[in-house]
Amino acid sequence: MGLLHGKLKLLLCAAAGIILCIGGWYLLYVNGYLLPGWIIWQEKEIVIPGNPGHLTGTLVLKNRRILYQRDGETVWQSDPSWKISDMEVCDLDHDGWPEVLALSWTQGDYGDYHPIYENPNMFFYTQRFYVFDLEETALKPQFMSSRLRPEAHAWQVSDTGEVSLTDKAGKTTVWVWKSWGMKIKE
Ligand SMILES: [Ca+2]
Repeated sequence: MGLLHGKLKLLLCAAAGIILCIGGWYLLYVNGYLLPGWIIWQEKEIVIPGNPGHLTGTLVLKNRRILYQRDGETVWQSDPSWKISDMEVCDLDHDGWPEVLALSWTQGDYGDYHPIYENPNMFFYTQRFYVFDLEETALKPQFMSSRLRPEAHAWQVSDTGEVSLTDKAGKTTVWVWKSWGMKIKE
C-alpha cells in the first residue's frame, strides 16, 4: 500500500511538473518571448513630415509596439498582440500622403477571415506586412497581409514606395501598391 502510494505521489508530481512546463511554455509563447532569434527588434522614432495640409506627429517604435504621438500625447498604440519588429513611413500609393508600413509577428496565418478550403494555423506566430493610414487620433489599417512566405529577414522601403523584402536565402522581391493591396513589381 505504501509503495503504491509512493508511486502515485511520484506520478502526480511528474504530471504537475509537465503541466507547469507546458503552461510556462504557453505563456512565454503567446506573449511573444519565443519568436525566432534572427528577428531584429528595431526601436526608432520617426517624425512625420509636416507638409502643408498634412498631419504632423511622431511615431515611436518601442517594446515591439508603435506609439502615435501628437502634441506630446500618445493618441494611439498598436494592438499588443501584434509584435512589431520594424516600421517605416512612405507615400506607398502616391496620393501625396504618407502611410505607415510595419512588419509584425502575429498569431495565425490570416486575420479574421481565411479561405474556406484551408484549415489554417490559428496559434503560431507568423510574419505579416501591415499598412496604416494616418488619421488625427489613430493609425487606420489599410492593408494587412496574411502570412509572408517566405519570411522577410530584411526589408527596404524606397522614397518612391517600393518595398524590397529579402528572404533567408538572400532572394529579394520588390512589392508595390496596386489599387487594393501589394503586388510584386513586374
Ligand atoms: Ca499615400
